[in-house]
Amino acid sequence: MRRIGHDELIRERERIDVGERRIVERIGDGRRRRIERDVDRRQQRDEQRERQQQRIGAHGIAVYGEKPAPSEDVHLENNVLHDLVLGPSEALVVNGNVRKFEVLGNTVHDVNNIAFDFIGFEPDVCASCSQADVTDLDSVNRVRDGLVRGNTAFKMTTAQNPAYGGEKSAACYYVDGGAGITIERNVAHDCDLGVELASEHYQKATRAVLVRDNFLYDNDVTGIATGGYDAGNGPGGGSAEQCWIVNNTIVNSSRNGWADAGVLLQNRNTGNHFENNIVVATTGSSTVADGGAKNSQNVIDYNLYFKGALTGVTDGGHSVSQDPLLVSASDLHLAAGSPAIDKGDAAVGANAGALDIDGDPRVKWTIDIGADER
Ligand SMILES: [Ca+2]
Ligand SMILES: [Ca+2]
Repeated sequence: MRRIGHDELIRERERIDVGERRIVERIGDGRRRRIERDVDRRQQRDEQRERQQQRIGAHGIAVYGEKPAPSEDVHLENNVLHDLVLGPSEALVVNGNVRKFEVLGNTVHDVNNIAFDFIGFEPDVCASCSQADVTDLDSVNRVRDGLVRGNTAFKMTTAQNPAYGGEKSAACYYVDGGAGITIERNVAHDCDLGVELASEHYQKATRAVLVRDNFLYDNDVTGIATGGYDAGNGPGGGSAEQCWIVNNTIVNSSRNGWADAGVLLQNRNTGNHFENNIVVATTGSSTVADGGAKNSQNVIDYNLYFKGALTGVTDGGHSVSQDPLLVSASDLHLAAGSPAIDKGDAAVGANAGALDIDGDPRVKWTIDIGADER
């Protein structure tokens, strides 16, 4: 046995939890200080690992097309997903090289990120696919030709999700780089955003998406947002092009968020139509706002606005500014005498779909404004 003097230095190596070796200098009072520092470092590593896990995330249901040959004819129907902790991922997602899919009659609630997500151009999903922004191609890395009908999403916010630093930033129905998708006759309430058509990748679009006949109410940030969320050339710098946002009823959907508008044009919107929508603003917010840059050739007309002004956009001159006379704040059907009845733009035609939110014929006499044909 060897005696250890008070001032004698002993170096020993020991393995700690992440497999890294460290040296502990056992010398006088210095030993305690060093160990305390090591405890601090271990805590830092634990916190770092926790953050990494937050970045990894989790899904409820995920369909990934990861090969240059498309995954086709995917049906996701009548599922209920709830109380999910998702990190940076989504409750139900279709991503990559997927063609022809249907998402019907599902319910997602009480989740801390996007409820339904349809994605293109994430390079790690299919690196060997074509990354060209074309509507269809056997090998293209984007979801396309999809139908999203009759789903319900509620109580979705990223506000407590550490991956987002407390920001309310996610939509219940999100298209990020998808093409040729119809989102119809769905409901979203108590979400951050009701619907978002964005693109997170510069020079890639969300293209030819139809958002029609949906009820969207009591959402915090906005009812519908379109275009890339960033004006620059980095993440979020994509576009929304040739999309139709028609015959939706959007009520009180900027309750407590950064958009301050029932419908928000972000950046790089080109050739999109916003028609036949009822937009009842949250008091103090806009009905429709251009909150971004590089927006052109968009049509905003034949809507019914109530409680808020247009900001930065010009209406085509056929819209109505009046109380739409809805049944209630959460039942968005038209009551008798509604000024929305027969006031829609018939020229929207097939882009409004064959059926209204109830499954009734979309057009009686002339098409109504909003999701309900009375
Ligand atoms: Ca009618
Ligand atoms: Ca109806």
